[in-house]
Amino acid sequence: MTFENILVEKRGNIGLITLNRPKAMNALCGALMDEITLAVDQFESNAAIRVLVITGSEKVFAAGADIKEMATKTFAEAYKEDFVTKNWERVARCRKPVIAAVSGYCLGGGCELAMMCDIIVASDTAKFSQPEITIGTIPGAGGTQRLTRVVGKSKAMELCLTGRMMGAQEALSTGLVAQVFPAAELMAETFKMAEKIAEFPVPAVMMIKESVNRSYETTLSEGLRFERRLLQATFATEDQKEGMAAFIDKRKASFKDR
Ligand code: DAK
Repeated sequence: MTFENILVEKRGNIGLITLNRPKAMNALCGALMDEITLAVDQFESNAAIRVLVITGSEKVFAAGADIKEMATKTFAEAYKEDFVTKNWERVARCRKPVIAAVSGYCLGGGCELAMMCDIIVASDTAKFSQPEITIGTIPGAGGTQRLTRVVGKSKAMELCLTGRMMGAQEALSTGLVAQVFPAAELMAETFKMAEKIAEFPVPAVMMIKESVNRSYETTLSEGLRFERRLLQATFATEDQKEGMAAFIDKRKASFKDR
């Protein structure tokens, strides 16, 4: 399949997906979301790819779901075709780490897509918003849920009920964003971060991702139990033996992903 709405690229062991619908501010139409689903499938099944990065352009990450595509949809149509649900969850289900590199507008479904990623890094020009209320609807791909878990109830209410834009520094202070970089350095810094993660053993990386995500789904005591079991499981890996031996021998570890 050739991609028409995204660019897909391998850079070493990093898989890069660039949203590329400039005429529509990277609005997330169904075809674009199908393409993201396919690209994530391909990167996930490629053992050479260790980390994924999703980005947009310098001006816009994504201005939300495609309003023109959904404006006249009826409830029956949306329900029958499983609107948005069927091709919007793939990023959240990816087992490899996914970094969203956000510059410019990151609105509505765009912000929800970024929040499906594991880490959001932003340029100092980034603007985040859940503006669905301004077009008479509500966030529908996790905005009321994931945003609330990250920034807390009061801030999530304020953002979703007013639809206002939040700048990069404010997003950093709320914990929505992990780091902010000057726009010109965003991709270089994102790749530096991705390459650092890619140095580490895949099983441990995936276990950390699974364990952190578990904290959103369960009680503290069950989450701690889950974490403990995965920690114990790492002691069955060669990489744990190698990592600790290398520390003691004062040498660089050579991980084998097993
Ligand atoms: N959809 C479709 N086209 C869009 C678009 C969008 N979200 N955003 C921009 N465009 C188009 C514009 O219509 C315009 O097209 P032409 O007029 O040239 O044909 C072109 O992109 C350039 O946009 P502007 O002329 O508006 O550019 P500006 O620089 O003046 O403004 C802007 C940029 C990003 C501030 C502005 O375009 C804007 O406010 N865009 C809409 C932002 C927005 O309201 N986003 C939320 C969309 S609702 C669901 C899951 C998720 C969702 C829904 C359901 N389920 C699970 C059921 C998500 C909903 C949303 O995201």
